[in-house]
Amino acid sequence: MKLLLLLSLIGFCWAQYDPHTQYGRTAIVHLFEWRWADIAKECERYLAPNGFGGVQISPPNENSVINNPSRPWWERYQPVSYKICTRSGNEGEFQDMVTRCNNVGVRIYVDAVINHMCGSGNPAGTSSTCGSYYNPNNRDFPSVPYSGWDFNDGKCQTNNGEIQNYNDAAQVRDCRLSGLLDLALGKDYVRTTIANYMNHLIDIGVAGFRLDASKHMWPGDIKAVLDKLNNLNTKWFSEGSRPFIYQEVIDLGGEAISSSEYFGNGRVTEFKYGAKLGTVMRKWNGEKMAYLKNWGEGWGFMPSDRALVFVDNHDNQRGHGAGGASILTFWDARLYKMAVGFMLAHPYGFTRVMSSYSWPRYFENGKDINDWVGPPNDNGVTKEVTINADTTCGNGWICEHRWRQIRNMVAFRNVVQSQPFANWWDNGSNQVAFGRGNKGFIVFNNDDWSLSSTLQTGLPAGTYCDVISGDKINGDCTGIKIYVSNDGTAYFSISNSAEDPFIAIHVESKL
Ligand code: QV4
Ligand code: CA
Repeated sequence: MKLLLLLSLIGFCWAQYDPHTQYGRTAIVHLFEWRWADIAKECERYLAPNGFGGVQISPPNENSVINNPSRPWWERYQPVSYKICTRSGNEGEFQDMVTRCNNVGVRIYVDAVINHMCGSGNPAGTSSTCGSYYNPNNRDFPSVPYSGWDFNDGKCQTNNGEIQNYNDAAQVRDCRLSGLLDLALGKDYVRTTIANYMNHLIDIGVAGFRLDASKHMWPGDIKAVLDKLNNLNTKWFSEGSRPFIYQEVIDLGGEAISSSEYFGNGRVTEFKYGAKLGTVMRKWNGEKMAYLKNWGEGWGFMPSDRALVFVDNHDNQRGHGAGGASILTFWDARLYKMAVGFMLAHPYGFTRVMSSYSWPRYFENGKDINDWVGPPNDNGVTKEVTINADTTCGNGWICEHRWRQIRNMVAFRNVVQSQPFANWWDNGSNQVAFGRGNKGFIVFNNDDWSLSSTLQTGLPAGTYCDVISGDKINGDCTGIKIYVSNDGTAYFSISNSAEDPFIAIHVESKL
C-alpha cells in the first residue's frame, strides 16, 4: 500500500510539469491563429501520423475586435468574456477539435489570457468576436461578469496605473501591462471565475494551459487558481491527471522578477534559449557552435525539467516581447532549420515548434511597421489552411511544422527519447556533432568551409538515411546515405554551400 501511495504522490507532484502527450511523442506545435476546424483536420491527417504530441492554440475566448489597425493578431490578447467564440471558431467547433485530436493522441493546450481584460482605451460597445457588450471605462464586462471591484486599479501604486518600472515586482503584477485592464487575481471571486473558465475547457478535454503574461501575476495567485482546477477528463487521461502548466515569463536576467518564482506552479518559458541559439547560429558576438557543448543549464538556463523551449514564438518572430534581432524565424529559413534541428536533437527542455503565417514585413528605422498584421483573411474572416500537392500549405500559412527537415526532427526526438547526450565532437569552430545514446546522431556544418570527418556515432552498424536531405521510403533513402561501421564510426561530408548543411540519422531511418 505504501508503494502505491508513494507512486501516486510522485505522480501527483510531477503532474503539472507533465504534458500528458501520448507515449513516444515529445514535441508540440503552436498553430498560431489557426481555425479549430483546420486544427482538427491537421491532427488526423498530419500531426498524429508524424508523431507530434500536441497543439498550442490561440486564445479561444471572446476578444475585443480592434479595427485600427485592422484586426491585428494581438486583439486576441484582449479578452472581453470567457465565451468560446473567436475568429478561430465557436464552442461546437472547439469541442469537435479537442475530441478529434485527442482521439488520435494529439493533445490541445490552451493559451489562457487570465491576467487582464482588454485595453483601457478601447471604446465601450459590442465590438467583440461574439457580440458581447463591454465598457472598459467603468470596468464593465457583463458577459463574465466583471465590474470595477474585480480589477487592480486600487492596488496599483503608480500614478497612471501602468507598469513603469520592471525593477518593482509589485507594479509588474498589480499595474497595467500596455494599458490592459489588470484583473484582481488576489480576489477569490476573480480566481473562481477564471477557474470556472479553465475547468470548462478541461472538461471538454484539453491537456493543459499556456498562462499568458505570468510575470504580471503573483505566483501565489496563479497557484490559487490552479488549486481550483479539475483533473483532466478521464475519457482520454488517466485518473488524477493534473493539467499541464507552462507559464509565459520573460526572464533574460536583470529584472526584479525571475522564472524560478514560478517553478512551483509548473513549467516556465525559457526565453534565453532562442535568444542565445539565434546569436550562436548567426555567429554574432564571437559565438560559435563549438560552445554548445554544454548547452542547457551550463548556459545559465533553468533546470531542464522546468523549461518550455522554442527557437521563436509568436511575439519575438515579429519584434514583440523578448529576444531581439538574434531570434531566428522562418524568414531566415536555412539557419532556422538548423536551429530547430539542434533544439529537437538536444535533450534540454520540453520543445515547442512554431507554425506561422506570412505577412508583408515593411521596415522603417529597423522596425517592421506591419508587425500587427493578423492571419490570412477575407474581410476579417480567417482563411482556411489549404494543403498543396507537395504537402506544403497555401493561403499564406507557412506551416514550418510541415517542412521535411522539421517534421523529421520531431520524429528524431521521439526515437531518441530519454537517451543521453553523447559523442560530442567539434572542430573548435562551427562544425559540431553529437548523439543520443545508441539511437540517433546529428552533424552540423555552420563554417564557411566544408566538413569532412569520420565521427563516432554510437549507433549500430548499418546504412542510414539522412532525414534532413530526404526520407526513408519503401526501404530506400531519397536523400543522403550514411554508412556506420562495426566500430560505430561513419564518414560525413557536408559542403558549406549545401541547401541544408546538417545531417541527422537515427535507428528508425536505418535500412
Ligand atoms: C496602447 C498603449 C498603452 C495604452 C493602451 C490603452 O501602448 O500605453 O495604455 O493602448 O488601451 C496592444 C497594442 C498596445 C496597446 C494595447 C492595449 O500593441 O499598443 O496599448 O494593445 O490597447 C500582445 C502584443 C501587444 C498588444 C497586446 C494586447 O504583443 O502589443 O498590445 O497583445 O493586444 C511583456 C510581457 C509579456 C508579453 C510581451 C508582449 O511580460 O507577457 O510583453 N507577452 C504576452 C503575449 C503577447 C501579448 C501579451 C502578453 C498581452 O505573448 O502576445 O501582447 O496579453 O514582455
Ligand atoms: Ca497583473
